[in-house]
Amino acid sequence: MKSNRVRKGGGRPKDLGAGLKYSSQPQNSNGLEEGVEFLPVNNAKKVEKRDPRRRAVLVAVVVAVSLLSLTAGFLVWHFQYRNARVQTVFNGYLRLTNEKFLDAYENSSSTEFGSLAGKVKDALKLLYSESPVLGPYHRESSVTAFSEGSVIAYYWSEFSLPQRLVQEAERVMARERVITLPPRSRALQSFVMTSVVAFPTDPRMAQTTLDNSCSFALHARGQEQTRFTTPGFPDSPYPARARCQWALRGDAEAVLSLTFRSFDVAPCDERGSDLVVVYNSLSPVEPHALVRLCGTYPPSYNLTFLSSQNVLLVTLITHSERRHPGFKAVFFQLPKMSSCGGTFRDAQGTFSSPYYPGHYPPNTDCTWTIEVPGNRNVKVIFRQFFLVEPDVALGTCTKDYVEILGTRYCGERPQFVVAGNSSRVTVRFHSDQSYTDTGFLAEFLSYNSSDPCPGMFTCKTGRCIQKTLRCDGWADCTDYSDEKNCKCNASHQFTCKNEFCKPLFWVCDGVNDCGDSSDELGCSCPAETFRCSNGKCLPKSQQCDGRDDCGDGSDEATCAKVSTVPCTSRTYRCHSGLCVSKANPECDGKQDCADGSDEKDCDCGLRSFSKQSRVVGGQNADVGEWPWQVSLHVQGQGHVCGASLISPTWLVSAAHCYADDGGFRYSDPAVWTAYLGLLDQSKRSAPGVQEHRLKRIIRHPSFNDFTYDYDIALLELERPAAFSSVVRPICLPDATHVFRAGKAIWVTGWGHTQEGGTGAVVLQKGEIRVINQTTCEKLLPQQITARMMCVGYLSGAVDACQGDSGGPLSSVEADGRIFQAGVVSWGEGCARREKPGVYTRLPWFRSWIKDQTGV
Ligand code: 4AZ
Repeated sequence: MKSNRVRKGGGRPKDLGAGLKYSSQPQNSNGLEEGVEFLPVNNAKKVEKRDPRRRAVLVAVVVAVSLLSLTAGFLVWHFQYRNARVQTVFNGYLRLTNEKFLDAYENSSSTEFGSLAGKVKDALKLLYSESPVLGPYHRESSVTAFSEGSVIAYYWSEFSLPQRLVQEAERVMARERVITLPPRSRALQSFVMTSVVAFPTDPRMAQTTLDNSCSFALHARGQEQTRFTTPGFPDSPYPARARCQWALRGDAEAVLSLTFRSFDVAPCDERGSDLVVVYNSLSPVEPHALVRLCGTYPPSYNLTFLSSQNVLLVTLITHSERRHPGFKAVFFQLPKMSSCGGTFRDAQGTFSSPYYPGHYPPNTDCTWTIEVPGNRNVKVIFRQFFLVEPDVALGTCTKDYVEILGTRYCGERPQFVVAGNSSRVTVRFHSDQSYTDTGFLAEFLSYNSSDPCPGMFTCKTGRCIQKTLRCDGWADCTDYSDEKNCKCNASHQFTCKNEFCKPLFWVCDGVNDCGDSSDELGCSCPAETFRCSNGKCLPKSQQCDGRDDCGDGSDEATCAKVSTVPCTSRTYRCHSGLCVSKANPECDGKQDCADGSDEKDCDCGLRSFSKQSRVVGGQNADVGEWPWQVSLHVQGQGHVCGASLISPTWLVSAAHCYADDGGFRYSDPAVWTAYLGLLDQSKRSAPGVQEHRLKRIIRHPSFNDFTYDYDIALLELERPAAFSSVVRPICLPDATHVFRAGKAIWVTGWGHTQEGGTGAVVLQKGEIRVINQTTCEKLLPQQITARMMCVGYLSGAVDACQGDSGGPLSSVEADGRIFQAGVVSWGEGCARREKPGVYTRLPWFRSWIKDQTGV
């Protein structure tokens, strides 16, 4: 047995408190100093009485020692800190007013470059020497580039500054200054440099540390696109600990458009992530940064950036050893906009921020004047609005903004309307010098002020919505004005305290639907008891006691401590055979089973792209957003059903898709073709799409063609799928996994976009909510079995439809992993009120899937 007793006679006691006194006597053989006395604390006075002179000496010694240590401390602080030298690198630029640009200035090894750079360095040295804060500490300066227009020189200067002067030096360097050198003997003109500014920079990006093999200068050729990539792209990953830069130039009167066509660098993490920064300058200075990028973007993501003049700088700093291919980019030049904005005199029209949906350029101001004809008013509908900039306090629009009728708008906003009360409105757009975004797309209309939305309901925001959306429990006007002042229909609606009407079956479902929780009040249990997810009230002492007292596991599901509990049908069983109290512990990033089996086989449910495109209209899915979604085609019929990829060779789908019908042999694997990695049905030969034949179809033996009970099938591919950024498997939930009522889940497919309509060309996605089983049974009486679950909205609107069958319900679970909650099975029509879609519950079939496929 291990014991923690201290060894006898070992070492000196560290701190024995106030009663301890050390003498300078030699140590005894125990290692303790001889003469050490352990005095009782209350004995201190007795010691003093022994010798009053000794007390005075002691006080003097203490004072002297304190003074000495204070002085020493000050000196240490003064020399070590205040006077400690800090290497500071400033990056900056300046304008050379009397200089004509020569092409040779773009080549840093030309003699012309060297000669002009020499003059700039001399001038900088002179400038610094005039400042006591800078002169004595200036180490070195270097010119990195020149650009044309009025000639601009980009440079860095290194200082070794005492800590106490760093802030002052930063202030002086950031102040725009002018330097004039008198004409030299051979030069007729004086050498004038204006707008001399510089900012402290990440020293890693200073030229001294830049690897020359990773520094590129590119000039746009005519109207052509120039392509550049990270080293080794796409076959080998970019190097770790690299410092790369691409200086992009155009002709004097041009601006540049830069697009990243492919972008895959290491994921963004707090510290030390790999980073790409684009600057609207050839100096890597923060005030001119346009964007900072890391992670992975799908090809559809808009990564186009515009400069405000004829240069851009792209830098890459890498740390990680993780293997990512990097980026591929193109740029080209285009004439500078002569003006921005305009005057409209029509009854309706559209306008947008410059270069929309590319990122608008910095330093831009545009004004649109809208004057509608007749005696009507103007309203402006902002369909898309993205003016996000870092470090802007919420509610203030201090950097980029749109100003209309005296109000400034910025940030990211859902569609909104600004309605004026006259026939004329002015819209102003402003972008400052740093960080740009996609901008806005707006439409203007004229309207009759006495009837702004003919035949429709007018939101307080000015938006027009269908009258049927009023008082339906959903906020269709972003300001909730369609849900205010409603008279709820007691037969199927609940009146919230805030007077919103919500469907009755949302009451006591554990979700705050009213917004003021009034739909969840009165559902609570008496004091000292808690409410199970199934509504039961139990004593609090039974919560987290390791036993399933609720009967649905909810009393044990969210306990801080995961304990081993007796196994039931609702507890997760580890490979060891032991069961844990936690609900849904599989692949949640935390080891809950002692043998780690809950975190095994978790290579599923993740997308390749860390960034998702912003939804620009509709609910089209994005490339790689649902990489497990499969489209099943029948020759001559096209897309018929959906399915999901669960392993390289197995798909999950709905059994009813593979039942013979009207003499057609849907049960024959040979009639089917599976398309993996597909987004657009019209682009089945697009890169990344895989076409597979089926080897086997296993319909669940209990599938009932009449009730659609056990509506699940397994499809085996003839050859394994190759996983890629657009082909990946979804996670299968354990048999005990709970998708609780109210949880938001995604349904995807190419099914009809309306009941009786036609199939979608681009994969569609819709967010719906799990409906509790009792409500489900009430809404679809005598049709729901334990294998089925209702998911959707009682107001209709979002639902699966014909052609979505067999597709997955994707549920984002702990740790961001996506699990398949169900399979699209059936419904009474599509998107009808109070008729949600019905789905086959996946957890019910977990062991059957394992038995049939080994997955
Ligand atoms: C179908 O026919 C179908 N509204 C699938 C789902 C739903 C309706 C029909 C649910 O494949």
